Amino acid sequence: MIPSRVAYWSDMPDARLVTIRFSHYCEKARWALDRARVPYIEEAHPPLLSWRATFGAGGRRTAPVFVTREGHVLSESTEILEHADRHGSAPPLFPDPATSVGKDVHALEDRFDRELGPHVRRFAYDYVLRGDADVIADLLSSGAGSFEARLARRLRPVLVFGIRRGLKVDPAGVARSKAKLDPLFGDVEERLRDGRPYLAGDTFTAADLTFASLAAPLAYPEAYARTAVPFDRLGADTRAMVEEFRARPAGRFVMRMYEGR
Ligand SMILES: N[C@@H](CCC(=O)N[C@@H](CS)C(=O)NCC(=O)O)C(=O)O
Repeated sequence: MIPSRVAYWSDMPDARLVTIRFSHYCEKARWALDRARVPYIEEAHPPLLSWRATFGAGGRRTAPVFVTREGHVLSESTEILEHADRHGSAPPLFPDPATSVGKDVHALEDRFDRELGPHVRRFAYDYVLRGDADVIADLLSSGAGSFEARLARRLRPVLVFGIRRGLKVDPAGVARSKAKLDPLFGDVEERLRDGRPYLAGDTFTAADLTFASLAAPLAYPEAYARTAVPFDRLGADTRAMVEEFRARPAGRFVMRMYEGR
């Protein structure tokens, strides 16, 4: 749930989360902040048009950027999870780094950030960008203010071209991503084979949150669909790809993590 404006008994500004609404890295940050009940206002922007906002907030090119009430800028999703641990009211996502579980969680989260996130993104964009123009326009403008939403609709072909070009969403790139994702899902499924409830053992950690949110565009749970477009509006081949992923253990795991979201 994305909190709406919260009233404070102080003149401190609200914390801000600058996002591309349907971005899975933004989903990761949003999940951690919501779980820890850290209040914030989300400011969503279409892809590429988001640069003005992310740089403007003091971050880099990528979303999410979190600006704390004190004005500190966190421009990596992992930093936002750490902030949620320090300032929120939920059990920690990162166990003590001196323990073997803590090291395991850190290594898993890092691998998912580096491998899962970029390859899921390219793989999912490949499906969606081949689909219906209205669905693409709705996705790109999701959550944005009316001016940027109108601009994104008008610039849709340019944005699609920029995304394809920038992220190498082409047959060779997509094949590379698929080749990366298959063994990664295999490793996750191997881990879960002993019946453990979570990736690092008995407790929900940053590894589970990161895996579930970064794989959400493939499993398409309802909570993620609300940041993008409804499942029913996806093209038939995209829906078939989602159903296929949901049927495998890694996909079932994502859906189970979202049940507790
Ligand atoms: N390492 C970053 C990655 C974030 C990221 O790649 N965000 C994408 C959206 S999924 C983005 O903003 N891309 C815009 C761009 O690269 O121009 C994090 O974990 O926050």
